[in-house]
Amino acid sequence: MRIAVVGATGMVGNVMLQVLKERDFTITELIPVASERSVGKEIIYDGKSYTIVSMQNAVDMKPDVALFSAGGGTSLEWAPKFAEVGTTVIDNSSAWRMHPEKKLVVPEINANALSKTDKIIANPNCSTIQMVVALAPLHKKYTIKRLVISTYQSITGTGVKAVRQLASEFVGETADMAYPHQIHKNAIPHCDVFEEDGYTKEELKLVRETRKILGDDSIAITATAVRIPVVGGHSESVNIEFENDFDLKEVKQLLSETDGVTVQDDIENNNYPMPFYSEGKDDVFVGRIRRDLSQENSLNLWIVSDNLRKGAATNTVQIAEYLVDHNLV
Ligand code: A2P
Ligand code: 11C
Repeated sequence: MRIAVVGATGMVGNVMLQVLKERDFTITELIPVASERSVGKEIIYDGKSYTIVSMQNAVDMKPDVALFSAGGGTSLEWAPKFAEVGTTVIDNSSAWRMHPEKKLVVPEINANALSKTDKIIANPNCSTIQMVVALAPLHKKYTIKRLVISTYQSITGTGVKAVRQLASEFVGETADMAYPHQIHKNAIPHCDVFEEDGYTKEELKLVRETRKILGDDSIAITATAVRIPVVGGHSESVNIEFENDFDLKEVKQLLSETDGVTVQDDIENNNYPMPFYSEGKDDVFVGRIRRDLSQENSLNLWIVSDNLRKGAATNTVQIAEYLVDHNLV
């Protein structure tokens, strides 16, 4: 595979390179791409040095696959140009996710819908991915009627500027602000920009992307997304109302048999998912699995995963692996 990594100098791009290496993805040529600011600089991959090229140069090189993580504007402008020369783009931005003709893919759930004609494939938002990995088997079995979601999101989802803001605030220095408020010692109920009816874009992503991936627009979903001063992953409290009743043991069994899920639910030993321990891991960790005693057919889950791994880079690389394994590129 001749593979371009667009946004190779960024937070997610960096993890994409790590994940490609760890998973032994067959690369015959690596093409690292970033903004004009970085063109000509070197990056190291697998002990070798590679020169960063411009977007246009990368298009001219006609890679087989381009993994994009360079922001929505860059994707909107450049993904079609790559697609036009025959490159399959897997895009980690929000640019193409809700496009009616583009697939929004979590390999464990819906990669089988992919075909050779899909030249721009969207990677969902991190907070959506980790949740649907756990919800898909439950939806299949009991049919989800309504979701009430509260997120506790890592600052790494915002990027380098946010990580620097927290580091500076921690030592009492003034920082270039990624957020409208101090994040150190704080919780900010504001992820991404405000959109319709007082919801943030992050909250609406959870609503819209979940319905698209699970292929069911009838699911009622409401969300509150909160940024907290944590780096290892996003955490989510998810309240699920099903159409049908369930057996709690069966739910635990089903989740423990689900690809990509690790059940961590041993309260007697204080064992439950936490972002401190999910950092650097690919799995989605699910715990605090309990019946909602206030309402029939309802369940509470606590879901944690490293947002830069399964929430971004790993899911993107898994889509690329699926394409290669099924001769779709
Ligand atoms: P650069 O490092 O040259 O700015 P992050 O999300 O961690 O901030 O990273 C964003 C990534 O997207 C970086 O690799 C950045 O490159 C890249 N990028 C930003 N704007 C563009 C652009 N207009 N064209 C190509 N790459 C871009
Ligand atoms: C966050 N979920 O943690 C975001 C980061 O739509 O791809 C990724 C934004 C996106 O703020």
